[in-house]
Amino acid sequence: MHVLERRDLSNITGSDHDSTAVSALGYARYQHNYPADLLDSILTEAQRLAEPEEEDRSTDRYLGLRHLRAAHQAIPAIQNLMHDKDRLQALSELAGVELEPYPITRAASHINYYKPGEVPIEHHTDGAAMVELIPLYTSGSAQGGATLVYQASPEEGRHLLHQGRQLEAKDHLAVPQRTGHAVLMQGRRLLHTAQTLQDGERITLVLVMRSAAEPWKDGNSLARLLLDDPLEAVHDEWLRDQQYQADLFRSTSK
Ligand SMILES: O=C(O)CCC(=O)C(=O)O
Ligand SMILES: [Fe+2]
Repeated sequence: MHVLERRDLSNITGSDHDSTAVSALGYARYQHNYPADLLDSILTEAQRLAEPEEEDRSTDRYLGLRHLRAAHQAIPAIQNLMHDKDRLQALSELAGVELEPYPITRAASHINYYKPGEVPIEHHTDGAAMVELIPLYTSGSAQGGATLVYQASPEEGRHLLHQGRQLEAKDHLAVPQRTGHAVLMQGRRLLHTAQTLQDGERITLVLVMRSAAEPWKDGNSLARLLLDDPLEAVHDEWLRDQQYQADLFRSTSK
């Protein structure tokens, strides 16, 4: 893995301290060395499973995103990457904390589909602490475009959005999304969106992680999961994980 760029949270948001973050990392962009044939086979399946066109675009998609949840269930090859020890170790080193795969299946991996002319995903912070964004396919003049990260605290950005204000383009930084590269981002503590593609598409694999030491630093409440998932799809894992977190908290706070 060859790091191309790395920025701390404080350097992006201007807040010198964020006690709710799991690490100092804002994002890192790097050349990955994930096997090309593995990514190709994931892409082929992702394209086969891609959502139908416009007529099927539901109005209740949370954040307006077209995506496939629990992607590693639909495309088992993704599990090879999710659980790869070398990958988790390299990402943990980048983050400065041990990262582990997210334990709720529906929220642990996604495939995002970005189409020309539509806002791919509204401003948001992620539920889980860390995501790795791996572009599998890009086309068009923007070569996949960029993730746009708001350069102040998420609370400040959200406050403006709640007042009906627009967040100006100049107040964002652009994190390029190119095939061959990937981005590790502490998206739970950065307000972000994605650049609208005028003439091309992007398909991105999203692998979701959290801090092994502080799994409770998590914005995925059960209610938030239910915006995307039926109760029966998340209930058992969510309850089991709450128990796990309580046991961990008890044992580490002694
Ligand atoms: O792919 C991107 O540019 C951003 C995706 C994102 O923010 C997400 O999936 O939560
Ligand atoms: Fe996100």
